[in-house]
Amino acid sequence: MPVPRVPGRRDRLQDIAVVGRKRVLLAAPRGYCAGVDRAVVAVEKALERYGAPVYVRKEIVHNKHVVRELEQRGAVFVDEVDMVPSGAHVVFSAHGVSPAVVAGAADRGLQAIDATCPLVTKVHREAVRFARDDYRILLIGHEGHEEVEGTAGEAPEHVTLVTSPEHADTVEVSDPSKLVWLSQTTLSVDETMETVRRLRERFPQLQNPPSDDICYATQNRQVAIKKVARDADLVIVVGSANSSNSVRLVEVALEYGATAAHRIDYADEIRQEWLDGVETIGVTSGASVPEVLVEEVLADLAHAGYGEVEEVRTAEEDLIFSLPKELRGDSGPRGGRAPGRSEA
Ligand code: 0CM
Ligand code: SF4
Repeated sequence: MPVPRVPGRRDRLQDIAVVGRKRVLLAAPRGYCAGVDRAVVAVEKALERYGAPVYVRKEIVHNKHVVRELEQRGAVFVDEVDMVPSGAHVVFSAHGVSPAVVAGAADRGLQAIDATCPLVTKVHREAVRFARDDYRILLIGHEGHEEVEGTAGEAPEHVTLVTSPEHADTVEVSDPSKLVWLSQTTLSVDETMETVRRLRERFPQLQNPPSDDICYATQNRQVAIKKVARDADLVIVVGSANSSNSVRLVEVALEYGATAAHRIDYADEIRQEWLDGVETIGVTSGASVPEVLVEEVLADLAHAGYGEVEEVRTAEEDLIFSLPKELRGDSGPRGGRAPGRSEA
């Protein structure tokens, strides 16, 4: 008789026999990057220092669980700074903001704490510099994503958004002689290179950015899941639907040989039918995902007979960013959640 499925219960998934050995390949690196860690700690520190409520413009990072937890501790997430009472503290999310948002916050007399990831800020600076030198900037990224809005907002007159390889075939440029591409930090590396290849076919004078815009964390998580996907019948990516880097991990897993790949926010979204005939399950998580959510997935999979876990590591990460300057001071450079890591 089938076991009734009760979401959230560890015995929700049945241990069904398969022909071969049941196991999990756990991708590493996975989960929190330095920019997410810093942004989440920034909200926690602001709550400690100023008390609730602390306002946050947009989701601090694109993860449902992180946002819920911070809400319970007194963070109030708003869409725009005009929803924040004048004089209050407001944290800008890891994805960055345009100068217009900074100005809007200043106009309302808000106490802004900028948790923009330094690697996003780097792209902003590139946009400002190329715009100053009168370049047309082809910004590769997803329309409506907060990071793209922030970066484009640095030089709206100079930026043209390119949303896909197909778009690269049709995008119009008035002066192709002074052209540079920049990108969102959380894209698929392979797809972005294809977009650039197609752009360069049409615009041979297109210049590259001074350094990689797709960040180390996005790249490392894609490299790791590529290795896992080759051997996986199923890949489970923990991450939220609006998390660009998490959604890319599902696509990359499928491109690199996984028979199936699914994104989930929580372990109780794993469906019994996904496990039919599955020997090897790859598991990873996006850069905005706390490890506890992966641990829950592993516990549920162990209950379903996938208790053998092998880590597949393709890089070591030891980057750590200082807290936003508005929060530095009494407790060291960042509040010290992860000792033993070097600072950038
Ligand atoms: O950009 P993305 O949607 O992947 O955001 P995220 O919050 O899931 O990941 C971290 C970041 C940044 C910038
Ligand atoms: Fe920064 Fe990359 Fe993390 Fe985004 S995914 S917060 S750019 S380190």
